[in-house]
Amino acid sequence: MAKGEREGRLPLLLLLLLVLCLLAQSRIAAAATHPQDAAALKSLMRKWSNVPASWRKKSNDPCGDKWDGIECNGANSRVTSLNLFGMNMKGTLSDDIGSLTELRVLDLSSNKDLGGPLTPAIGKLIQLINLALIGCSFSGSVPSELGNLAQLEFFGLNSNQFTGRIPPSLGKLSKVKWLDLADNKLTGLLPNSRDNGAGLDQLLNAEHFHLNQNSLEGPIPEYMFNSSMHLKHILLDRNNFSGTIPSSIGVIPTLEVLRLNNNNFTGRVPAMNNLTKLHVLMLSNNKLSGPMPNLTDMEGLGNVDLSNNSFTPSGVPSWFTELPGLMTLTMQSVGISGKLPQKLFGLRALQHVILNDNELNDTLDMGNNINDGLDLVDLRNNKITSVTVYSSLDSKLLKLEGNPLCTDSLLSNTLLCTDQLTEFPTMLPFSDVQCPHPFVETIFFRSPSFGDVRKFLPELHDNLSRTVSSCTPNKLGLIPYIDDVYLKVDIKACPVKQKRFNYSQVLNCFNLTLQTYKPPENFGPYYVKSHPYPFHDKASRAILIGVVTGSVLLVVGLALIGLYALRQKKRAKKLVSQNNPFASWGSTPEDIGEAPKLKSARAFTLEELKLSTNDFKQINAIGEGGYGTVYRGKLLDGQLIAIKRSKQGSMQGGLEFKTEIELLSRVHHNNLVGLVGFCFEKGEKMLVYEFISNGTLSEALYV
Ligand SMILES: *[C@@H]1O[C@H](CO)[C@@H](O)[C@H](O)[C@H]1NC(C)=O
Ligand SMILES: *[C@@H]1O[C@H](CO)[C@@H](O)[C@H](O)[C@H]1NC(C)=O
Ligand SMILES: *[C@@H]1O[C@H](CO)[C@@H](O)[C@H](O)[C@H]1NC(C)=O
Ligand SMILES: *[C@@H]1O[C@H](CO)[C@@H](O)[C@H](O)[C@H]1NC(C)=O
Ligand SMILES: *[C@@H]1O[C@H](CO)[C@@H](O)[C@H](O)[C@H]1NC(C)=O
Ligand SMILES: *[C@@H]1O[C@H](CO)[C@@H](O)[C@H](O)[C@H]1NC(C)=O
Ligand SMILES: *[C@@H]1O[C@H](CO)[C@@H](O)[C@H](O)[C@H]1NC(C)=O
Ligand SMILES: *[C@@H]1O[C@H](CO)[C@@H](O)[C@H](O)[C@H]1NC(C)=O
Ligand SMILES: *[C@@H]1O[C@H](CO)[C@@H](O)[C@H](O)[C@H]1NC(C)=O
Ligand SMILES: CC(=O)N[C@H]1CO[C@H](CO)[C@@H](O)[C@@H]1O
Repeated sequence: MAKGEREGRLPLLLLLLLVLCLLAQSRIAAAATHPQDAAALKSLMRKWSNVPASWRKKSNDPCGDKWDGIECNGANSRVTSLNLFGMNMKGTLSDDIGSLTELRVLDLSSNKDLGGPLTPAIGKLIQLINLALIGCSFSGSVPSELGNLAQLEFFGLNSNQFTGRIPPSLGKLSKVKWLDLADNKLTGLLPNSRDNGAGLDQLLNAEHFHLNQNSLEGPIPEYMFNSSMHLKHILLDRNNFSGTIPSSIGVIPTLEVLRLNNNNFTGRVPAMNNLTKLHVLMLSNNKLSGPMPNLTDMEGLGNVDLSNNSFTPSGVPSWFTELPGLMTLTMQSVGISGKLPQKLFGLRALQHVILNDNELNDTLDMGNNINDGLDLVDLRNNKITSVTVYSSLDSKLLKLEGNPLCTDSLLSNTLLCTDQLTEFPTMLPFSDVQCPHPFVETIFFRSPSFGDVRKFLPELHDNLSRTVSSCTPNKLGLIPYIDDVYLKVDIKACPVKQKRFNYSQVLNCFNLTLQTYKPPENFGPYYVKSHPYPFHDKASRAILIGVVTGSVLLVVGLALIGLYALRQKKRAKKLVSQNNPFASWGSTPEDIGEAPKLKSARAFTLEELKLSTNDFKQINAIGEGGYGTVYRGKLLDGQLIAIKRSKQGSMQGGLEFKTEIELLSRVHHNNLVGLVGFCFEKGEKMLVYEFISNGTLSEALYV
């Protein structure tokens, strides 16, 4: 029995040895990074501050030592992926990037202080499949060398400061599916292959043209589009395009979203009846004329906005009742007259009907079959003479101010006729979460079909939560808000069983850059921008180092060990001055060259305080005096604060500011407001206090 057992163990032992050998071998194989790539990464890093902690260890082997955001090919030890999403990096991108010739993925998105001109050396990365530099601050022109990236599928350069023309060479990106240059300062005409040798008309595999929010101009030629294209989303809104809308747009069979609003388009709207998959049609705020477009047969439409054009005045279009999926109908000021059909209000998906400033006359009878989801009917400033309202409609969302019927004394003071509820109800956070260090990123939906996101929030929450939780455990909150342009939702994630997320969690779990979360079609395209994340608290780190150094000095004593202690102190001083905004301040640097000695206050970044006060909006100002202004604000973790913001260039110097912080952070007294922290950045001097009720606060802060 015993012998048999031993015999059985021998092969097992051998197997174990074999496995160990294999493991060791694969480690060796993966260990030494190709010297060209190791050198390139180290040179790149010299131009960057705030790289992940794993990069700061002195190492010549980014692959083997698993630097965060680096992936390598095990066989040849070349770097294949460089992903530094949301690392708060500052600096520029040097030419050395061109040495990483095996890169497939380059994602430096959401580093808003990473910028400067974009190096043409990126054009050497001919294996690149995904290029994402979203939400950085790159400027200057888009290098034409990017046209050499023949394998590229994802091209995301949106939300930067690029100027100049779109290079025609981008027409050579024959595999590109996603082309995003939105939200820059680009000018000039769209390049096309007939006039420029190469151009966007050649991108037959592209599904996304996102060029909105630039200053692009001029007419768009007919041959820019044709039926060989596979475009789903054409976003050209908020530019300065002129001329007629090319009728060739109407033959792209795959089209789902067409946004041409806020341009200078003129002439007739071409036939689009073959676009049966179109969900969103936005043509508002142009100078379009001719007959009102006939949208019959466009059965996929959910969101239509034709407002503020110069169409020939017409009766109520028959297609109002023929679009079964209609959710949002917006036609302000387009000269429609007549009577609204009851059938419109019964459409199953309908949420918002916005038809103000038209010529609707006659009576309004919405019928008794009103769709439950309908929550806003805005008919202000029409010529409606009487109204029949059924109890199933919540009258507060029917707006009739400015119609003849409101001169009737019985109606004039009702909610129907008073404009007091023009603001759509403010949206509340959905399952808000609180923690000291939440990770926050904003997801921008550029073209939802619906008018009101609230009913989709539970679903959005569950799906996003599932996407992120499979990567790192967290509690997720959603904070939706609509600015005047697109739908924005803040995703706020709290770590579970740890105080903060670490670098690799942010890189790998929240990087939605490459569209890992797939929303339903009616959400339209999105992009994300992360907010700066405090991977470590600089102020508390400096204090900790100070305390440790102090203790060491005490315990270790003087004489013999003095030498050692001296060296430590020198090191600590260096560290403190690196992280210390006070080092370079005030007239007497030796006096204030150290961080304030704080009991419990933390250093805020200017960005955090801007965020908490909505960029110091006047509406958040609660007091003013010779010293400056006091604002109220709300931190991301929900804490209410009051911020005393000194006037720029006020008399108080760096030294006095520091003394005040030190003093306040130590005093805790019933009649004094507690200091939460301070901000000393870019010439700003701010103190952050707990928020207490109004009167007491201004009394307490400055009388
Ligand atoms: C569409 O345009 C591209 C480039 O201009 C061209 O190669 C293609 O043949 C055109 N397709 C049709 C159907 O005209
Ligand atoms: C439209 O063009 C006119 C002049 O042609 C210009 O003044 C105006 O700013 C343009 N509108 C937009 C939205 O660019
Ligand atoms: C739009 O283009 C017109 C000329 O076509 C120009 O006069 C106008 O200033 C431009 N507007 C903007 C906002 O760039
Ligand atoms: C729409 O499609 C039909 C059939 O495919 C075609 O005959 C017609 O010309 C198309 N209309 C337009 C405006 O392209
Ligand atoms: C709109 O188009 C449909 C079909 O394409 C047609 O039957 C209808 O008469 C048109 N309506 C108007 C007002 O031209
Ligand atoms: C139409 O123009 C008015 C006045 O300029 C503006 O207030 C309104 O927002 C515009 N409507 C849309 C849907 O853009
Ligand atoms: C509504 O306006 C249209 C067009 O101006 C007109 O033909 C019609 O008689 C008006 N109806 C009523 C009831 O005033
Ligand atoms: C959530 O996921 C379900 C199942 O995959 C899907 O049907 C639904 O459209 C998704 N909704 C959102 C808002 O992501
Ligand atoms: C980051 O946190 C995760 C989860 O706690 C952990 O598995 C991982 O090792 C951490 N990474 C680093 C670099 O600390
Ligand atoms: C570019 C990049 O590194 N993307 C990563 C984002 O996160 C997913 C996991 O959700 C990774 O699989 C990707 O590699």
